[in-house]
Amino acid sequence: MNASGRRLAIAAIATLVALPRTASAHVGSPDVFLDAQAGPYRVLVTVRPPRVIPGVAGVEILTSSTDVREVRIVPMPLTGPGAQFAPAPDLATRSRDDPKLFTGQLWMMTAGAWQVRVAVDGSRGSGTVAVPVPTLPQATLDMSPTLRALLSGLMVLLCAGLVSIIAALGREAGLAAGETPGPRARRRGRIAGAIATLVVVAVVALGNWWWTAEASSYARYVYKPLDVSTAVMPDGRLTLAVRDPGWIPLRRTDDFVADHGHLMHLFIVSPALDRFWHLHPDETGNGAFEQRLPNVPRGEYELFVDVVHSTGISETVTGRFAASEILGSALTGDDSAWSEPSSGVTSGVGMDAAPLPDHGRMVWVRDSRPLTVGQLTMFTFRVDDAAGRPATDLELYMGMPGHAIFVSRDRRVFAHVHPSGSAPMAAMQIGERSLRGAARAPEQDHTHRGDSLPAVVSFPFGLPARGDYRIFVQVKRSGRIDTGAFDARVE
Ligand SMILES: [Cu+2]
Repeated sequence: MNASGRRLAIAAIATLVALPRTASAHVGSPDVFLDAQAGPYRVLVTVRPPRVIPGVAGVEILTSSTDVREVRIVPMPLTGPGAQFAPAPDLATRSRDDPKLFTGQLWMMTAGAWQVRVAVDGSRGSGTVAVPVPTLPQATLDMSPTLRALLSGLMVLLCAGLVSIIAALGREAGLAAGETPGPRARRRGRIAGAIATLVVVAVVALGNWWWTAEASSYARYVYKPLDVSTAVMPDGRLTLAVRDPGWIPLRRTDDFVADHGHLMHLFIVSPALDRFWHLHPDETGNGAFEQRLPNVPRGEYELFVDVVHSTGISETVTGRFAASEILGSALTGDDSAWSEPSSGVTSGVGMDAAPLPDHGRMVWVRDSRPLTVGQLTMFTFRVDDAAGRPATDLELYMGMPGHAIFVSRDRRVFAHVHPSGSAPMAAMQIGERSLRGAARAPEQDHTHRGDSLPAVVSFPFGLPARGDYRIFVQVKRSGRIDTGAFDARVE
């Protein structure tokens, strides 16, 4: 560090380009997982939105009790008049192997903020829960080479058949039975064949033009995440400018709503995932945000920015910045930081314990079953105090017993999950408001209020792909934010 570096901050600047990743509510993790109460029944819901819209979403509902008679599911817009008038719901099918598991499939017709209403009926009455599901077209599906070859062959056969039929008509339609076509008839046939060929070629060319136009208008419809550009100011401020690269449904950068108390949640990680910050920038203008950075060592960093639009659509914006050493300000409020302890992070069944600053530890409570791709799993963690007993000083951290951040080693997957699931709180609240409007259901309380919180927090989530992940689990204890880090592998 040079002399001027001793000042409050010598931050050099770095610009940043948003990384070309498919993003949605999370990055690389479009499935929605929810742990909720549908009236008297606890349900674990998984919704797998289609990659292509219109498309079919897979829905799985795992109930906790055997007295559930039936489960009905229906897709509806999250907001607007459509959120009040549910079409006839579909009956979910009870699994033959597990009577507590119900599955179904739903057509999602347009891109945007949707919800899946899950209505549970059983011997203890009925209950409904709204699962916010953003449907963002992620890709254009490719036709398989075999199907392409088969269809091309059939098209050539069909065209050739049509031409030869018309040529034969021109040649032989005017002849008496048994008469052999003479030179004039053959000439008529050739003319008819030539005209038919021209018409067929024109029809195929028009079809191709129409198909290409449809495909390019769909390509514009494919979701494009927001961009963010960043700069580190000499006084240690990080500025973020969120920009809309253009996407078909009207999207704004001035309609963000607070999600657990903050308009923006900013996660900064080092590429090795040995440093982690969870910060909350302030809005300074349309799409403009600013964060006073804490102490940040020289290096390259990646950032994940969580925002929720007033429509209920949440987005995670990705970016990066580079900085020389920043001697920033102390962390305040809900902001928190973590860096890997010198002993490293040890993970593996039976040895998942992360040290905490008060000499307590956070333990990943898991069985020996391996993690599987996309499978809803309860990630459960227990906080022990310095004496090794379950901690009794847990408090709500931003309204929730805990926050878990799942990041893949290659940073292509990022998800911010709560004990209630992977849907953002702000979207859940919009869903519940629409539910109350329809069924006058009582407001649900996600913030487990009370004097003492249990020492155990669970997060329903499914890791979306094979690979190595780091899980950051954050809880608040006696006014301090504790972070435990764990490594996980999906084979
Ligand atoms: Cu959170």
